[in-house]
Parts: sequence; structure tokens; C-alpha cells
Amino acid sequence: MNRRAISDPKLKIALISPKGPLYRHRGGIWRKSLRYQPLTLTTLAALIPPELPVELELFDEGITDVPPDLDADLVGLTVITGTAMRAYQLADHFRQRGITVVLGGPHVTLIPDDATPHADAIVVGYAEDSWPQLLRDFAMGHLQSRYDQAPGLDLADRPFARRDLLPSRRYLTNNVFEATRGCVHNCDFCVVPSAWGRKPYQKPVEQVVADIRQHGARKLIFVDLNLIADRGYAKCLFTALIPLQVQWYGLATVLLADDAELLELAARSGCKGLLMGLESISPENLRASHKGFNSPEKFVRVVERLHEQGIALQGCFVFGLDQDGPDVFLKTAEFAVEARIDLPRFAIVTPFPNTPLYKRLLAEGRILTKNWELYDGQHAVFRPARMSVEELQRGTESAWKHAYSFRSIARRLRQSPASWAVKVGTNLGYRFYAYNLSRFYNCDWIIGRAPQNPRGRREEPQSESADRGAQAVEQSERLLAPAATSNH
Ligand code: B12
Ligand code: SF4
Repeated sequence: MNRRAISDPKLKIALISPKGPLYRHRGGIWRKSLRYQPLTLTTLAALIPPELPVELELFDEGITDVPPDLDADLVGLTVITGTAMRAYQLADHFRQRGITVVLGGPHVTLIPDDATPHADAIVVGYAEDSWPQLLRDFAMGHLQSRYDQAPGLDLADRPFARRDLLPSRRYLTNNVFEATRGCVHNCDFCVVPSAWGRKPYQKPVEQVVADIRQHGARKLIFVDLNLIADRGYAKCLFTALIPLQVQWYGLATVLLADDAELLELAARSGCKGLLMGLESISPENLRASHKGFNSPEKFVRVVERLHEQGIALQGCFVFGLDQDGPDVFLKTAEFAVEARIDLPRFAIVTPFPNTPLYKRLLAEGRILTKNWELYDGQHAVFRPARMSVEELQRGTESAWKHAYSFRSIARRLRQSPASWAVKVGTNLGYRFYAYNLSRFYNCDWIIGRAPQNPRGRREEPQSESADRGAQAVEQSERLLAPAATSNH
């Protein structure tokens, strides 16, 4: 059912990516957006059936405000768990105004029932086929309440993302691409197998290359969660990238270092930096998380092999797994420094809804809150086995501070393959982040309420030092832009 009668021959569609505590237009840690342009809205924009006359607007709340009096017939919101509360708030607001609201994305796919009360229609899974179908139904006046990913999804011959519809100058880069979706592994905290299964989906290599060429990208980011999930495909992709002479950054697993041929090909194709989920230095934690292919001894080898090929590593660790006690923070941070990981990152393990980890913690009565706003990798939302919530929270910050002390930075820098300008800039930027996270971290934005800083003052310009830190990251990330997920 469409909520209000459509008189204009053109459908007015607004697509929104809601803000999260750290990632937002005003009051987040960064004065201006330091992110790369996400592909979600621009992909959905490209999928709108060409025969439908539409007037389309895209709003990424990370860089702009959404006008509460927005004029639209249909609003589509993309929902990740950390932004679900904000998405629901916007959805309820627009529905009250009689606008049809559609919700989709990872959170809706993980836990559809949570989203249903806030939407006229939900879209579960990848939407390459269901979103165009939904729009056709809407235009005909018979919108269904739920659309599921069609069986046999094929990513071939899809239109290129409409990157031109978001303002490129507001992002570090809009040279953002994806070649594949999904992952073959089954890590028990990971959203990917729970939401989308373990079948990898792939775009034909020549179409990925054509997209990069038409966009004229020279430095680019792949948002694929595991570019090497299918090694055969990865070999074809890397080989096809060589003649383009691009530099690229992406995500992969440590298994890349076991495959000398693939690693060398990655380097030859222009790979300059990879994000890898190292997760833990405890083999028991890794085994229990079904990520036994990781191991601390291997991490050291991985760094060495990547460095030999001129590739920098952003190594991500999580804290709060069941074997972690209060000594884990310093041990892990010291390990990261000794192993010469170029950019270590630390997060609190987040049991995203309906993952095996979440189900287990729920069964054990250890989930402390279902306030999704706190499901962001920075808050402890469950009772840890061997420490208090407070210890987990504070310890994570102390790990950041240790890894980004000037002494640790100096130790790590010497062997980093990146240029001095890049590695110094990046580390100073991350140092700023490490020392300011708790100052800026807050969840106080509510629609209709002016954002406040943690000390309760009204929004005001950030300090000069904050600005300098943000500028340092901006400069460095322009050169070494890492993919920005921690939970891989
Ligand atoms: C870019 C990105 C970001 C960006 C922007 C977020 C965003 N809203 O897109 C930034 C940097 C802000 C970010 C931050 C975080 N992210 Co992030 N991010 C990504 C990333 C790498 C790419 C997104 C993308 O462009 N995908 C490509 C598009 C085409 O795919 P898609 O978004 O899934 O969209 C398809 C379908 O889902 C569907 N769909 C999606 N939305 C909608 C909406 C409608 C209306 C419809 C019809 C369909 C639909 O249609 C699309 C086509 O099929 C994904 C991983 C990935 N590869 O998807 C993680 C991912 C979305 N992030 C994730 C996480 C965990 C985080 C962080 C918590 C990490 C951290 N600790 O900092 C923070 C959250 C901070 C916060 N609370 O605000 C998780 C989400 C898990 C969850 N349950 O929430 C993901 C899936 C990665 C993972 N580890 O599994 N992230
Ligand atoms: S954590 Fe990484 S390797 Fe594990 S299932 Fe998720 S995407 Fe795959």
C-alpha cells in the first residue's frame, strides 16, 4: 500500500544513509568527513528502473543534514546495526508525515523483525533484483511489505554505481569499488556469513575494470570484505588490474601471505595497503571464534611478507573474547608494536544480532543491552567472561594509547614500507584518534535536539589541536586510505 496519493508524474525518491555516533556531519570526532564515499546509496540509485520517471535525492548523514521537511513519495534508508536507532527515528518521522518508508541493509537482513514496525516495506539481503521490483510495485500502487533477495543472484551486467550523485569533495575519495560480496569463512562474530551466507558473489572482472576505467580512478579502495575469498577470482582480478597502473587498498585475510604467487600478483597490481582482521593473540580465542586460520606466529610472518612486497598492514584486533583477561590490552598492543604492524586498530568485540556469537551470549544471559546505537565496536554491550565492562572499555582505550605513544610509533615506523610522509602522517592522525576517542565519543544526537559535546555544551567549533589532528589524518589518509571496518 502506498501511504499517500502520488499526483506528480515523477516519483520523488530520497535515499538516506543515517549517521552514527562517530560518523556524522556535526559533532563527530572529525571536523570534516574523513571517509571514503560508501557505495550503498549510489548502487541503489543506479538500480532504479530506467523506465520509471523519478526525482532522486541522496543524503549521507555523515556529510550532510537530512531536512525534516523533506519532500518525497518514498524514502529508502540503509541500516547498519550502529545506525538502526537513528534510521528508525527518521523512518517514524517520515511515516508520520505520510511518506512511504523502505528499510534495507545489513541490520535489516540480520534481524528483519526489528525493522518491520518502522517501515512500509523491508528489503532483506542484496537488493539488485528486489529493489527495482519494489519500485515498480510502488509505482503501480501495490507495494508489498517484504522483499527478499531473489535466489540465484547474479552481479553481472549491473549498472555502475552513480558516484556522481554524492558530492565528491566532501569525501577523501569517491574512487570506491567492489568486485565481490560475501566470504567463504565462518567466523562466529562476523555479520557476513550470518546475513548473506557463505557463497561469494562476484562481478565479472572485465566489468570491474571497465568501472575503474570509466571513473578514471588512479588510487582506489575496494570495499569487498575479503577480496581473496576465491583465490582463482582474485588472481584474475589482480592480473587485470596490472595494466591500469593503479594503487589500491582493500581487505583480505592473513591467508594471502601463505600464497606467494597471489601476494606477488597483488603487489604487482598496485596493492599498497590491506586491512586484515587479526582479532586476537590468543589461539584459544581464535579457535573458539572459528578463525583458527589466524595465529599470532603467523601474524609476524604476514607483516614481513607484506612489507617485502611494499604493502602496509592495518591490523585489527578485538577485545572481550572469552579468554581475554585484564592483561590482554597491553600484551596485544605490545605485540602489535613488536610485530611492526603499520597501523594497529583495536575494537571491542560486537555481537551483532543473530550472529552465532550473539546467540551464544544471549543464551548465557550475557547480552547487556539491545540499544543498537552502542553496537559499534567501541562499546561493551555484553558481560565479558574474565573482566568487568569498565575494564574492557578502559583497557581498549589504553591499548590505542600504548600503540600510538611516540615511542611505539617510532618503533613501528622504521620498517613500514610506506613513504615517510605517509607513515608519519598516518600515525600522527591515529595518535590523535587514540587520545581523543573518549572525549568525542557520545550518542547524544536525537532528531530535533541540538547535538552536544560530552561536557554537555552546545555544539561549537572544535579546538585547534583537534583540528590539527584531523588535518593530519586527512592528509595521510589521502595517501594511505584504509578501508574502515574493524570487524573483519
Ligand atoms: C563503507 C562502510 C562503512 C562506512 C559507511 C557506512 C554505511 N552506511 O555504508 C563507515 C566508514 C561510516 C562505516 C562505519 C562502520 N561500519 Co561499515 N562498512 C562499510 C562497508 C565496507 C561498505 C559498504 C558498502 O558500500 N557496501 C556496498 C553496497 C553496495 O552493499 P550494501 O551496503 O550491503 O548494500 C546492498 C544491500 O545490503 C542492500 N541495501 C543496503 N541498504 C539498503 C537500503 C534500501 C532502502 C534497500 C532497498 C536496500 C539496501 O542493497 C545493496 C545492493 O544489494 C561495509 C562492508 C561491505 N562491503 O558492504 C561495512 C559494514 C556495513 N560496516 C560494518 C560495521 C560493523 C561498521 C562499524 C561498526 C565499524 C567500526 N567499528 O567502526 C562502523 C559503524 C559506525 C557507526 N555506528 O556509525 C558492518 C555492518 C554490520 C552491522 N550489522 O551493522 C559491515 C557490513 C562490515 C562488516 N564487518 O561486516 N562503514
Ligand atoms: S571475519 Fe572476515 S574472514 Fe571471517 S567470515 Fe567475516 S569476512 Fe570472512
